[in-house]
Formats: sequence, structure tokens, C-alpha cells
Amino acid sequence: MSEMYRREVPQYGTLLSLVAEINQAVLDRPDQEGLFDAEERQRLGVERHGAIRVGTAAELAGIARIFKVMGMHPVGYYDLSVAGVPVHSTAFRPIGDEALKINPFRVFTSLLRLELIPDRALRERAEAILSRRQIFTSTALELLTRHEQQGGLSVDDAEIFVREALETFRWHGEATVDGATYRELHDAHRLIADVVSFKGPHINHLTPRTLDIDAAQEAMPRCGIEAKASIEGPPHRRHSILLRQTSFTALSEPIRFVGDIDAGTHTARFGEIEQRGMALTREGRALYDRLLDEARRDATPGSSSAGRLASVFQAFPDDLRTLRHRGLAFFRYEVKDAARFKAMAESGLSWDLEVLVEAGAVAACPLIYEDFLPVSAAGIFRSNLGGAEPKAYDARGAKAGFEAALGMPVHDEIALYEQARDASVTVLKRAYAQEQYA
Ligand code: OOG
Ligand code: NI
Repeated sequence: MSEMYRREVPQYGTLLSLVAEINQAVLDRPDQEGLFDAEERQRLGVERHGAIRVGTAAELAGIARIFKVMGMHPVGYYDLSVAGVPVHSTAFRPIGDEALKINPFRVFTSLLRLELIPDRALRERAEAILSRRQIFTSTALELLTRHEQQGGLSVDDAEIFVREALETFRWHGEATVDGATYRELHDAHRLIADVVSFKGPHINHLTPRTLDIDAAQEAMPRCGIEAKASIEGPPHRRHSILLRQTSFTALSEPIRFVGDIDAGTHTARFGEIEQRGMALTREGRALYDRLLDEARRDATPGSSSAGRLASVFQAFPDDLRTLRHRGLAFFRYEVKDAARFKAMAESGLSWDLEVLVEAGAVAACPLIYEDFLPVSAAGIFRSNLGGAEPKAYDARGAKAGFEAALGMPVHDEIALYEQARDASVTVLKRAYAQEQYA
């Protein structure tokens, strides 16, 4: 998919080189501590996320089956209607520690909420157009069924499956509608035209992970890439939390309409960079949401939003010890000094994780946030749909409806971090009881 996207959107290749260069410079800094162990470094180069938008419940359910073969499961529910984008979303990603290590790729997947189009005739037309398309190849569907029936695929079939599944995400320069229909859909919401007018859910961006998004944001214009005005998410910190993102504006691409001689243009595909920090607990996330809200509420024209964000976020502790002691961020626990760990276990001292950490026998390593942020996602959508601040839809999140369309519940992302933390503690505790080191 990465190779395909690089061919389709050459600027993506430029972005990848830029990010690789910045990451190397960061890794070469003498003060690199904590967050990036050898494993994290190793997966940096492969780590990216992508995004697609589907039109119907059946398409979403099909996508869920395809990704399941790839070991990717729906995690989290994101309601973007409150931000004026008529979709709700989940992210397909690996869920276990081991799977995440092998490949942390995820796909942010949005389902269009046609019920939010007020114009009933247009809504019905969009539904009719969508009902006629098949976004999967027949071979992909055949192999999908084989996988589900046999519980796996042969190496040869797996190769064919990957090749066929890729077709679903390809860009098509030919719209499936005429120019007039495209414009009507576009006028209802640009996103609706993007989802409804084409043969399938083209991948609309792929996002490499950078270790220094401020440097990347600054370097983008120098490489001829037009960056979005500000970075989404928390401000720059010593210990980054959650997710910071920036993007370059969507390409204007030529398209041909059904039956029309005149060609048109469509803007949908863009580039994005992200910097990932620590996963936050429910308490940490509540604090993040409250501070973000405060920064947005206090927005006064003229004061730079970055400065405001930074000052409001002073209330968010920025040292690992406080983050851990106040239960704001997630950590995984590992033996740091095996001899000391063993000596403490043998001394008959009863199990106390805090004592082991303080004694330097056990290390607390921050868990990386593997998910997305709804406010940031809305900002990314907006900057790439162009135009003014859209009005919010008068809609509520519809998680149950989304899960019904998906054909399964979404995983709770916080619960996954809790499991990862607890599993690491369980391993240590067992080793301690057996007076061994893990
Ligand atoms: C998805 C936008 C959200 C992110 O990284 O938050 C997103 C889209 O434009 O389809 O990709
Ligand atoms: Ni993205």
C-alpha cells in the first residue's frame, strides 16, 4: 500500500524521506532517553497509519473481515459529527503487545452517515449509487471466505489475497457519477462526494511517525510541502503524550465524469505526519480533554494558539515520576537490574512494585499511545476539506449503530493499555515469587 501510495502521490515519498532524516537526527541526539528502546526504534521505520472512508454498513463489515485476516481489529469509537464531519469511525489495528511489535500499522476507517444529509432526495440518490458498487474483488471475497472456513490461508493464497485486497484502496481517476451529480453531492458536503462518487474507498493518506513533529512542521515548506497551519493535539513537551499530528493540504486531482466530456478536479488525498507519545489512563485522558477544551474556549483572536495551548498545558505534569504516581499515564514494568531484583526477592521482602522501582530493580517504561484523537481527527479532516469552519451536525454519537454496521463491538482502547500494564506486572510478580528474574 505504501508503494502504491508513493506512486499515486509523489509528495508522500518526499514526506517519508524528510521524516526519516528528522528521526535519524533525533536518535543521534545524546540526550535521547526513556521513550525509545531498541524495539521502538526498530518499528519506527515501518510504522504508519492510513485512512479510508466507506459508504455503507455492508462495506464497513466487509472491511472488518478483510482486516481481521491481517490481524487488525476495530479499536475505539470516534464521533466526528460534532465537529461538522458527517462520519463516525474506528481504527483497525493489531491489539496484542507481540502483534504491535511485529507491525503497528492501523487504518482509521470512517463510515459516512448519510442520515445526516437533510435533503431526502439527495440522500436516496446517494444510497442508490452506493448500493450498486462492490468495493472488493471477487477473488478477495473468495479467499476471505476460504480463510474464514479453514481458519487460515496457504502462503500462495495469502499472497494473492494481499494483492487483491490492495485493489480496494486504489485511486480511480474516473468517477462513477456524472458531473452534475458530483457537484450536488459536493455541495451537500465535500466528504459525501468523496465517498459516493468513486468505485471504492481510496486510501486518502498514509502517515509516517516522526520523533520530532515541530522539526517536521518547520521543514515541510522547505521541501515544497504546504503544511497545515498548526499541529493538532497536545503542545510540545519533554515527555510527549498521546498524539500530535500535522498534514499537507489535499492534492487537486483531475477526474473524469460519466458521460461528460469536461473533466473535473477532486481534492481528497493528502499527507500527514504524527508523533506518538505516552498512552494516558482514564484520569490522564480526562485531564487532557479538560485542558484542550480550556485552551479552545479561551481562544482570543491574536494570541497564537500554540502559545495558549502551551500555557494551559502547564497544568499537565511533565515528569515520568509524577505522571506515574498520579496515575495519569500507562507504564509497562520490566526488570532493570536482575541481580538486585533476585536479591530483593530472596531477602524475603514482600512484593511491592513501588519499592522495586525506587530501588532501581524494576524499570517503568511508558506505553506508547496506539490510537487516535477525535478533536485532532476532525481538525485533519477539516484542513483537507478546505473552506470555513463547518457547522456541527445536530447529532449524537451512535456507537451502537456503528457496531451493528461493523458486525462486532469495538475494543475499548483504555482497557487494552490496562491489560498490557497488568500483564507486565503479573510476569514480574511471578518471577519475584519464584525468586528468579524475568
Ligand atoms: C481521516 C482523518 C483522521 C487522523 O489521523 O486522525 C485521521 C480522514 O480524513 O479520512 O486520519
Ligand atoms: Ni491520519
